[in-house]
Amino acid sequence: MQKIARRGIHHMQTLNAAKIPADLIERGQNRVIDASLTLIRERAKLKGELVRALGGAKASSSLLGVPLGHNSSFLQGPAFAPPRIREAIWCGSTNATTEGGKELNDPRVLTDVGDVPVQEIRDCGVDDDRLMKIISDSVKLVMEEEPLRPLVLGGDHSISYPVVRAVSEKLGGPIDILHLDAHPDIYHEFEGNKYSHASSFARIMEGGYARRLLQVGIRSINKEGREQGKKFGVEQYEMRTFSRDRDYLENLKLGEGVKGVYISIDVDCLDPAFAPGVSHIEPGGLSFRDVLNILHNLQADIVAADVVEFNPQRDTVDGMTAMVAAKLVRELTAKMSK
Ligand SMILES: [Mn+2]
Repeated sequence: MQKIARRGIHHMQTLNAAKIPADLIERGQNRVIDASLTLIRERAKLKGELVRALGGAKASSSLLGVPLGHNSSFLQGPAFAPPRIREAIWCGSTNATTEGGKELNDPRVLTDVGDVPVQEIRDCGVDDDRLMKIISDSVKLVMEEEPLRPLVLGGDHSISYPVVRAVSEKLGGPIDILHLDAHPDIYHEFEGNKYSHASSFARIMEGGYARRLLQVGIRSINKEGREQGKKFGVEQYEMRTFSRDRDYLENLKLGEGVKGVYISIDVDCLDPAFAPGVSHIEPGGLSFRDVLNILHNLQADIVAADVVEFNPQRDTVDGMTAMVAAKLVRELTAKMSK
């Protein structure tokens, strides 16, 4: 997988060595990027028209896959997650109704605009500065189509930065973020990579895209993680005090006075007993019901969300973690759509 992820860049280095003119490559890259954005734009347009033709909705969640794994510091399997999550959402073993009674096969509740073709774009030698902008632009294209709201399928956690940036820029101000994770992902940079999946929330806070950032489920945090948290005014709720914090966290009200609320769920917020198919196994986490209680009781206008870090290459128990990720997506859908 590491080889696949780096192939694009390696390929371009070979071309550079062969003295292929730079403008030939750049023109080709631009055409591929245009085609990728066109596909997302046209699909979002169609899905928006469909929702409106059916009588409309105040908010309707729309899946956008970002199959990106190369900014992970360990395993890169999250690049393969979006199709596995979709498959599990529509798996015949369960019905299409959420716990609260929303029907997922109603396009006013859930639509899908497909994936940002991350591997195809990287195969053309496009670097991460441009790739992050393409991800942001894709998110904005979904938001153009009222009442669609992006529900993003990762991917490793690096994708949250371009997604949150797009949401905040599009809405014209900061948002509140509820971030469920074993890790704070707030290193200034990790192994020299400012786009690392361990640094996404440092980029978000530096950019001023969030007013409040609540991190819940934290149990793998070091000195830098705490210092960075303090520096950015992050509200870090660690698992070691969860029994004490539970009441507060299960009755949250967020987003008043800002443009809305963003929810970022790293599947490893859950205890590995519930979700073993992740890259970073970290015992001592939340139960699935803990997460649902937090989500179901949250009072907020959710403008967008992501579910990240599901690693299908580690999902050895009959696709169990795919079902877990899918149910997170289903319940987030129910919470977002109205
Ligand atoms: Mn994590």
